[in-house]
Amino acid sequence: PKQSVATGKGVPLSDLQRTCGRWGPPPRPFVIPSPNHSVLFKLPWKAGEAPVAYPPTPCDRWDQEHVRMPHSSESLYPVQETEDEKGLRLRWELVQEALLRSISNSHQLETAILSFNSRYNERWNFRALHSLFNDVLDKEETDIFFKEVLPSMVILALQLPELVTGPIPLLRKHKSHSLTLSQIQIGSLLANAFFCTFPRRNSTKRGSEYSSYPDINFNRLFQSGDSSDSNSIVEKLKCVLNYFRRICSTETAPTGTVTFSRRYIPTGSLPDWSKSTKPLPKLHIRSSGCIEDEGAGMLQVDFANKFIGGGVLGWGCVQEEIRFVICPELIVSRLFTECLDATEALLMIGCERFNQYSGYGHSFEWVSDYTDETPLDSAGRRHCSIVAMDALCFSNSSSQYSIPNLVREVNKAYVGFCEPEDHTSNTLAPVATGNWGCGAFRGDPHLKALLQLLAAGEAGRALVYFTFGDEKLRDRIFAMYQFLIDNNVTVGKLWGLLNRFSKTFSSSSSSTTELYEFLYSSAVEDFNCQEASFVSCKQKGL
Ligand code: AR6
Repeated sequence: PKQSVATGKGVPLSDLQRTCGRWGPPPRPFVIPSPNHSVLFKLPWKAGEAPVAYPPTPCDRWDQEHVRMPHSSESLYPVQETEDEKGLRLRWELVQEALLRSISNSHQLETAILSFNSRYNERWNFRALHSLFNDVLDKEETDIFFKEVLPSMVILALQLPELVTGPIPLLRKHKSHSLTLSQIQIGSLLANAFFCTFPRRNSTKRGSEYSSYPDINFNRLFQSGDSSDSNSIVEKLKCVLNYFRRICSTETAPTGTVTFSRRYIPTGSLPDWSKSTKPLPKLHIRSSGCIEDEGAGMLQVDFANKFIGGGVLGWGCVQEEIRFVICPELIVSRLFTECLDATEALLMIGCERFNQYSGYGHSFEWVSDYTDETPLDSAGRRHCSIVAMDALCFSNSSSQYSIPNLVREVNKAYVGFCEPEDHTSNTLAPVATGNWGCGAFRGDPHLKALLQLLAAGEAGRALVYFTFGDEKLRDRIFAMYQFLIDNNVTVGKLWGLLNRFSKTFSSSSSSTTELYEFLYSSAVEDFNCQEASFVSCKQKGL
């Protein structure tokens, strides 16, 4: 949607920004190494200087707690030594040999990638990659890629052992842990992902070691399905290639850092929603604009899949995938983030945006390079916080009103929005969100808006809601919000009403209109009673 007209309702955006500054408070967690926070470069970070890998002496951990690295001395690959003799070779040597040979077109690139993934010779195809270079880009662009960008990508990939010396912890289920990497470390890891060098990450079989992790090797992005899908794949590839072009150039090599922080709140430590006396949060709701632009400086929601990044390396091209290809550093989260459970979220702080885009879904297109002017914090991270929260996917629309599902969604949003460390609430940046779980996952935005209001109210931060072009939705949600505020409805009270609605309607096929009608009517009864008792108290001088 276009962003030009001011179409917002509620507290003006400028007011919300003023309370916490244009760029919000410094993002948390701060970059301080601890048993719960791994930092893979030397501190303190110095502006403009390339971060140095930490620890100084490389340390490889080939185990279930860490990413198995492509250059590990434990990583072996079967090779045909003679006609009837198979042997094992260091996989990294195969990678080096293949990538250091001259690669001047996409077919040679395919051959190189398959040479150290020979088990997948017959299974992978590279149609989208070939189509990009043969049919889409012009000769000059293709030449620049193979003559300049690709050789630098090879160098960056092969520098991995010097660039990432510390073991990368896996961010595993039910463990809050943070990991901070430099942008150049991420670049080297992603260059390896592009060349499909990560061991044990190709099998999609159930029960394989990484089956609870997203895939990270780029092979799926190189293939394409039917023609309508393959177009957005090619556009996603353009985003990725522009990212590599930028980071590989010595003039524009990035020097910043990025933190990935997995948050887990055990069920017992979550709010008791019905008892909450907190007020609903401030709200700004608008039909124009989008999370990544107008939400600058706020906590921006990624409408995630429990496998972080969703279909970014495959066919998906909606909010999460688009965010991941315009800010490709986010893709590295897939290397180490186990799929999210019900009360978990992943916070990603500091990533840079590299691409401008237009369209959505099938009409998605790479438009141009993007210069990200977001300032850096003292640890080198851009003031950009993105929280990945996966909504439930509803095949049957009425099931979203069942109490367990309401609980699941409000808790998930709370895990995403809350600030676990001590804070003074007036300094928390607003949440920038929208129709979370209401596109591919088919939820109802009227309900999801209320659930997100509850979570933001409980977490003590304002909500900025983008209806993505839908003015009617903006007006309906805002009218409901105004009604609730006018009647002093608290978080606990609204939660009670939602539960009552659920008990009354969840067995029948509930719908949006029923939910809001129910709230207006039953709330009016409730509030009238309350008002009556308030008036009578006043009369009695109590
Ligand atoms: N800013 C604000 N609102 C947006 C934006 C944006 N940039 N983009 C989309 N919307 P969807 P889900 C609105 O379908 O339902 C992915 O594959 C727009 O109204 O991306 O939670 C993930 O990996 C859109 O219809 O989120 C998951 O697998 C709505 O937000 C799955 O999709 C929902 O966007 C998640 O699906």
